[in-house]
Amino acid sequence: MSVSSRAQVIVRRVLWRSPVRGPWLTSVFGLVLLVGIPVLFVTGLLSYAAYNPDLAPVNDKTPDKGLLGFYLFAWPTDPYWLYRLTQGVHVTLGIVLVPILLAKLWSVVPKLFVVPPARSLGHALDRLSLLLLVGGALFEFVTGLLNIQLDYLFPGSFYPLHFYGAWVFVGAFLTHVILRLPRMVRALRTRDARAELRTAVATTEPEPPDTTGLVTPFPADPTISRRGALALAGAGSLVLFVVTAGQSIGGPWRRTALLAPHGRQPGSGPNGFPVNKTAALAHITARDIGPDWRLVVRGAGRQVTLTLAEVERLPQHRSALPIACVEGWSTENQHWEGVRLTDLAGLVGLGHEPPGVFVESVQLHGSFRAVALRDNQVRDLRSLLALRVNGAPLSADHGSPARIIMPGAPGVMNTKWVRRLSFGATV
Ligand SMILES: Nc1nc2c(c(=O)[nH]1)N[C@H]1C(S)=C(S)[C@@H](COP(=O)(O)O)O[C@H]1N2
Ligand SMILES: [Mo]
Repeated sequence: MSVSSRAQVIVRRVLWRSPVRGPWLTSVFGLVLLVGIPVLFVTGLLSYAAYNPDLAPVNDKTPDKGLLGFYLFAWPTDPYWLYRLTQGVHVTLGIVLVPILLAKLWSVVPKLFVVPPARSLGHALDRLSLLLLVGGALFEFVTGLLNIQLDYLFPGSFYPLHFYGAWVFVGAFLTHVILRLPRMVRALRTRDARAELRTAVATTEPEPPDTTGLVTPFPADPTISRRGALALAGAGSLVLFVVTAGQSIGGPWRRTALLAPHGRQPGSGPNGFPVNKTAALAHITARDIGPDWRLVVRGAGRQVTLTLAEVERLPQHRSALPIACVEGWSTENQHWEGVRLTDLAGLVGLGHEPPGVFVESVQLHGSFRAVALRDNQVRDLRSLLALRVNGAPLSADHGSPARIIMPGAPGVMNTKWVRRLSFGATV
C-alpha cells in the first residue's frame, strides 16, 4: 500500500464516518439540484434580458462580454407581472436551494479531499470540473445572497460578477451532469425511497461498499437516518421559504418575510409599500424636489421645460402595476396616476410611434439614477410618469414629485425623482 493510500485510510478511520453517506443519498440531493439549477439559470438569463442589455452602457455595465453578451429578444411589457414572476422565482428558489446545496456538499465531502488529487489525466480533468462546480456554485449563491441583503459591497459591480460566474458554474454543471447522470440514475435505483422514509435511526445501515468512495469503510453508529437527513435539509428549505417568499407573494405572507430586508411593509396608507432606497439614502434634498423642481423633455432637436403644475395639467391616466425588484421582492399592484410617456414624447413632436427614452433623476450619486428604456416600453399606454399613487401624491421615498412606472420591467427601470427625459437619445 502506498504512503498516500495509507494516509487516506488513517484519515477515514477518524473522519466522515456517517453511515448515511453514500451514492443513494447524494443522488437524491443531486436530483433536486438537477431540477432546480436549470430553473435558476434560465430565470437569471431572463433577468439579464430584462435589463435591456443592448442599451449599453447605461443599463449594462458588463465590460467585454463578447459572445456571452448575446440576448435573444426585446423584453416585453406583457404580461405586466412578468418580471415579478421570473425574478421572484429566481431569488426564492436560490434561497430555498441553499440547504440542499449544503447537504449535497456534506454528502460528498470525502471526495473533495482525495489523495493523490489526480491519478490520471482523465481524473485530473474530472477533479478540475469539480473545483469549478463547487467554486462556481458557492460563488453564485454567495454573491446572490449578499446582493439581496446588502447590495453593492463588491469591487466593481455585482452584476458582471454574478453574470460571468453563472457561465463558469453552468459550464461545470453541464460537464458534471454528463459525467455523473448514469451513476446517479443507477444509485437512485439501488434503494426503495418509500422504505427509506420508514427506516428509523436504530435500523439505519450503511449503503453497500462502493467504488465511488462515498460510503465510509469504517461506519460509526448512526445518529441520524436517511429519512432524518432528508427531513433536515427539507425543513431548512421550508423555513427559508416561509421567511422569504412573502416578499414576492405579498398579502398576509409579507409579515412572515423576516429575511427580506427591503420587501417588508413600511407602514400603511397610500404610500405604504416597500421602498428600495429612501430619499435620504439617495441624498435627495427638499430643494431638489420642492417648488424649484422642473421637468425637462428633450427629443428631435427640441426641448421643453415644465413646472409641476404644468405637468399636472397634461392629460392624467391611471395604471395598476407592481414594482418588482431584482432583489426578489415585489409589491402588489399599486394604483398609479400620471402622464403617459407617449404624451410626453408628443410635447417634442415624437408622439407618433415614439423612440426609446433616456431617463435621468435629480439624484447625483449612487446607482440607478439614469436608465434607458426601449421603444416598446415607451409606447405601452400603461407606462407613466407618475405623480400620484393610490390616490395620494408620491411620497419622497417613492420618487416625489414624479417617477417612471411601466409594465413587466425590473423595478430598477422605474426611476424616481425624474428630472429629464431624452427621447431618441443615443446613449
Ligand atoms: N433615482 C432612483 N430611482 C430608483 C432607484 C434609485 O435608487 N434611485 N431604485 C430603483 C429600484 S432598484 C427599485 S426596485 C425601485 C423601487 O421603487 P420604490 O422604492 O418606490 O418601491 O425604484 C427604482 N428607482
Ligand atoms: Mo430594485
